[in-house]
Amino acid sequence: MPTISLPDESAMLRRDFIYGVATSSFQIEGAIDTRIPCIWDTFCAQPNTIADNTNGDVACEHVKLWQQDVEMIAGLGVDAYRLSIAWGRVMNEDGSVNTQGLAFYQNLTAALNAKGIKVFVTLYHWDLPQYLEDQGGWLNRDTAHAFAQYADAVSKALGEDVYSYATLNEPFCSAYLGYEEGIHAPGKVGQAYGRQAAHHLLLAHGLAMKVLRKNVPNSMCGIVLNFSTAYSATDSQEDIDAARMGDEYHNHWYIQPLLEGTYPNVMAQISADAQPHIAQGDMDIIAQKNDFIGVNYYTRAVYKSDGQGWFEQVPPYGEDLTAMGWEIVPLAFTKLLVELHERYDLPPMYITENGAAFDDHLVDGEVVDKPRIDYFNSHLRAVNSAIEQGVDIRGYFAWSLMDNFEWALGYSKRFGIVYVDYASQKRTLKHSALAYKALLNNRLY
Ligand code: GCO
Repeated sequence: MPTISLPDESAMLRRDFIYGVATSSFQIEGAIDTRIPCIWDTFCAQPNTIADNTNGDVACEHVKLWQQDVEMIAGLGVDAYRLSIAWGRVMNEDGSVNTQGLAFYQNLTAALNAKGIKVFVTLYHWDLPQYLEDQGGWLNRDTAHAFAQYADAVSKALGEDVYSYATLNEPFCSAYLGYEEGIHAPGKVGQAYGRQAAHHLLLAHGLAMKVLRKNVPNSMCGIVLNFSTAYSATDSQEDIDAARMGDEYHNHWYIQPLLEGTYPNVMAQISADAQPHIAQGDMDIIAQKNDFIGVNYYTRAVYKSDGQGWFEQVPPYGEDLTAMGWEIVPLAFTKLLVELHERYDLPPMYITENGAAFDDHLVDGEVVDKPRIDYFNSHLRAVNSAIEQGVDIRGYFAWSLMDNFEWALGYSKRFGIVYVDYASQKRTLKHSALAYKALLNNRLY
């Protein structure tokens, strides 16, 4: 079987480097009858939103099968598990706490800790309660305050049994895909929407950080951002400028406010009516100190000029593509991490997601997913090389623990290192899971 390996002297083979697997609530939980509806329930029910017309009603039935899932996670030999909390499972519409829902996460956290597994919680992985969307969702400033109340309830209940709290997962996706492009819930379209949603998400992060500091001073608190390394399609000045704008618009828009309290220069290039409304003091709230930043990386983005002073993205080309059609470019991962390190005064970083979808098949009880093993191998080495160049990276989480609901693509794309047969809910470790486990077991020192 192909293996995943790192150079013998790698800092990533030391025991203090944290390895984990990651999931998110809507993508695995099911059990929608024990929480209030969220924007993804609504979005899935609309025509032409999800490629295979599915939804999160059942997913991986994790709420029912969580104990066996904890056993499976422990069996992989990981140090940590990154999960997200469904806002609508722990808070009711009237602002009261759903104690049964909270108990689910308390039990899960306790079971993981009992096995020596660190719990990395993400408070918001895109499943906004629908009643909040009905009041404007992330276009409404009040949502940021509602998020801080929710963060308060969760951090009071789970406390420091949670090793790390991330406020948001990928605000780029919530804002841009959800409110600007409309291909994710809630399906709104417009630049002004996207920019305002992004600002309120970042504000929500800052407000929640203040709450977390108070409630869980010893947990590591921060945020998870996604990045696609920006490349220019050609050496022309127009395309180089386009790549810079694409980088600022899609990547730095989310990290620069956190670390420097300002939005990137590209903001001045968007029309006045699409500029977000920023209240006095907002940027200070957003720029709270973070204990860590989580980086999610999958692929790069290539940009060219649209001929009108703006950028457009060139579709991925070449043969080295995942089942998502995403280019496999491990060098771009190193480049991203090194450039962030050079550009910013960064807190410690965790790779909170990295992985790939491939066309997996369960044959005679086995899933021989060599391309995924190759992907992990090259990308772990890419992280190692960033560390060698001085980037402070403390851990790595494979996306994902198991196949799950891949948003607008439904169950048609499989990202898991564990195969899920949705009809029987049987989980089978793919060869990539075995290779990951072997890497973790072979750590030297
Ligand atoms: C993400 C998402 C995941 C996706 C993964 C693959 O944070 O982008 O966390 O939910 O499933 O990225 O597209």
